[in-house]
Amino acid sequence: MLILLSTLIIFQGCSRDNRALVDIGRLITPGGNYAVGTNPTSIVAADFNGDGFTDLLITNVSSDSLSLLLGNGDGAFQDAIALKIGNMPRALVAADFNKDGREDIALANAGSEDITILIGKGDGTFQPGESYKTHRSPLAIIVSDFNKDGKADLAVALKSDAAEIFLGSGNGTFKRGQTLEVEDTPTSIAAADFNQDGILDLAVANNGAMSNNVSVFLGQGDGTFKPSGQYGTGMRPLFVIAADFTKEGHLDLEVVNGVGDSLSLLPGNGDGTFKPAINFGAGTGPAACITVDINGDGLLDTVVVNNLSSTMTLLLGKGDGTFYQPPINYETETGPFTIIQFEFKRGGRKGLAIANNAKNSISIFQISPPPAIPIRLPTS
Ligand SMILES: [Ca+2]
Ligand SMILES: [Ca+2]
Ligand SMILES: [Ca+2]
Ligand SMILES: [Ca+2]
Repeated sequence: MLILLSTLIIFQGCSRDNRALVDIGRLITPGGNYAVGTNPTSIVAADFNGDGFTDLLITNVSSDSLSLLLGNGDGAFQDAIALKIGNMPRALVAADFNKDGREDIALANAGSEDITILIGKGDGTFQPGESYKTHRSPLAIIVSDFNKDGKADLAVALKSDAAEIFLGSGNGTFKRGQTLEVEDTPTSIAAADFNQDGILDLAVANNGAMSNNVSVFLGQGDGTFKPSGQYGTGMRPLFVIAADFTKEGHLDLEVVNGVGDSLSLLPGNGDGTFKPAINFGAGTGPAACITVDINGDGLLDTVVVNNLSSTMTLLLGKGDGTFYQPPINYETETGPFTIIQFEFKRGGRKGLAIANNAKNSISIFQISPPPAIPIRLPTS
């Protein structure tokens, strides 16, 4: 249910017809809830059974299982299939690690302190691949090609103060790479080219009480990274994403702070350094976010899930890193913990998937096609 369903907002900005009315709440519409295992923490979207429709795979940290939601391509999904895999699986990513054209999985197990590779058979099932011990419990994992050899690599954030790199061999196996020292309890990693040298860099959100910052590392091109600095955020940063929010041509960081109900914007300087954080209010207990242009004005918007208020907040971006007020809130099921964006089928309509950690469910929302005239809020 949309909290602001009945709110009518007048077009502003470049609208030729400023008398036109639009229901701004309908930029995002609810698309159903699906029961999964116990305490879902992470979602990845890919076509696991090869039918052209995007599927969702979810880690259930408390039931040692994954849930597979096969997509129908139109925003609806079939009931979850339970896969009994993992030991406190906390996070996962999908990519074609062995280059056979089928999606594979890297699963971060907080209980057994390892990464498990699952080789996709292309029909929605997987066969176990190699496992790689991590030095502590993995809390987050990302996939990218750090050494530019065309083979997918992994970066893993570990409790209590490290990140580890695993370099892909292209056949489904990995070589252990560098261990990076970060600060207290890293819970999220973003990879992007902050210094514009064509090599991916890393930003790590340090969630522990001792830190309140992000650690930035600059990629060297061979899969190694050099520490570049720590940048202060709000309290207990949980989640970090990178994009050019300020439209100055440099990548910035946006950070979700788990305590104090705020977001931090760290404007990038384009050389791998960042300006001091600018903090904004968010919902109650924000846990994760994505950025996407929701209202069709070419400017990035941010969608945040709020774990304590069981809401999702849409912040319409002004293009300078700040947002129109007031934010637009949508109800979710209990305890939303993470959010992803995806296409229901390749080139198709976009959607959002939210893992509700306390309700043991996934909520789907549909993003409306971009309006012909950008929708903006009337206030500055
Ligand atoms: Ca599919
Ligand atoms: Ca594969
Ligand atoms: Ca690589
Ligand atoms: Ca770089």
